[in-house]
Amino acid sequence: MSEPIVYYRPREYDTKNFFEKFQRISANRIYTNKGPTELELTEHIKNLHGVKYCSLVSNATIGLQILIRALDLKGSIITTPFTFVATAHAISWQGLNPVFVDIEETTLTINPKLIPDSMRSDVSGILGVHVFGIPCQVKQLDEISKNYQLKVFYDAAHCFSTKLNGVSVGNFGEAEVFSFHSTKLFHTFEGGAILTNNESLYKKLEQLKNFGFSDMDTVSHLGTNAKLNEVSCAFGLSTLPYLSETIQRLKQVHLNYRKVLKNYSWIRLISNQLDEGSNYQYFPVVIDPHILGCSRDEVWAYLWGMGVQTRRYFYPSINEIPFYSNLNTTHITTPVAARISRNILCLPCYFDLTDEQIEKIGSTFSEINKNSDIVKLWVNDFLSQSHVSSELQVVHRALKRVQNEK
Ligand code: T4K
Repeated sequence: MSEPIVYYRPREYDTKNFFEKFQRISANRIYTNKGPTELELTEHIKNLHGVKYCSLVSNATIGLQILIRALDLKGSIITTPFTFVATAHAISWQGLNPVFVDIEETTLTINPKLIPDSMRSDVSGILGVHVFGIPCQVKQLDEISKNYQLKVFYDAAHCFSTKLNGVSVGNFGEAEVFSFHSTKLFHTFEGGAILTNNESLYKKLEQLKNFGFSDMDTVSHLGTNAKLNEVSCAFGLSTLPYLSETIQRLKQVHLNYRKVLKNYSWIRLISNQLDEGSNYQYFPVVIDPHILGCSRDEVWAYLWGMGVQTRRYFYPSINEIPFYSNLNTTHITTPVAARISRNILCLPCYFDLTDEQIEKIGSTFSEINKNSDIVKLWVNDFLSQSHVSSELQVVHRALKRVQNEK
């Protein structure tokens, strides 16, 4: 069998530029704590997003945590259950309760209309997530936050270089947190940034990420260490010149997918992904198991078996993860998030993905469309095997678990 199409592979860059920057760091011997490379990257990110302040951090999860602290939030925070678990963990790690409010069918982001009914007296903030780079209903969330005197802020992990109606993500709410993990469009191996237009908030964030120091030996806050090192910053800087070329290629990947997947009534493409301003980083599709005659998990396993690695982002819905469902802080139901997370698949989407690979993915979907029974037969046979290749073990375990639960 030919090489599998992996779910993701970061773009390879010419390392010359990076090594030059690394040599400069090595000569300076300033490796962290607001060195010149961090300052240079900060300037570029501010300019790119048209925002006044940028605080670089070691990852988005800790960025969310220090932002929650800097905003002085208490009690509960309203958020979405349809996101990566880091969003909810950041809230809980700060000792606050996430209150999960259902999502909109079209944008997959938190549904502002449902927030008033979920309001509790101890809610101090709203954490929206621009999932897959699709911006939340920022205007409505802003109005709600004013009505209830809440602070609204965003998990913008997927949004590097994304715009909504001409305004860059990074400018909404109190602040927005970006991820620079190696699986993101722009990355610094691990890393992230908090973008804001609020000077005093920015100053506090800078202190919180550096042990709470406000001066050389003055500790003004309970802080942590969330700094981004110079080498990571140098890598990020060295890749910025390639950004627009990468986005152009990802746009083409989206257009190709749209062509090969357009005829299937059981596949819903998330249309907002093609709005101007998208960074085209993810390609999620929602499967209708009733029309197709087999489940998302069966399609997921079959695709892996045929050498097409996809991801069930984001599954399960966070309020169905035992740690969160056992907290039982809320009885709000989230049927849209539950259904979407059971039926969504993210397809491979990256710079190196070739047109031929997209054709192959398209023809595998075409086989599924012609005869969904082959999927069921394949899955039955797969589950009856006691030994499977290492690549398929994670899929095998997941399906076995579901089978045992039935
Ligand atoms: N909020 C949201 C909405 C998020 O999606 C995330 C992170 C966060 C907050 C938190 O951001 P950070 O604290 O991480 O800055 C990955 C990432 O670890 C995670 O950053 C990301 N979201 C999440 C959606 O995906 P995994 O465990 O699914 O990734 P993994 O290791 O299985 O890799 C996926 C694919 O990428 C595979 O095909 C292998 C490939 N890969 C991965 C890495 C790490 C590479 O080719 N090279 C690499 O270096 O979580």
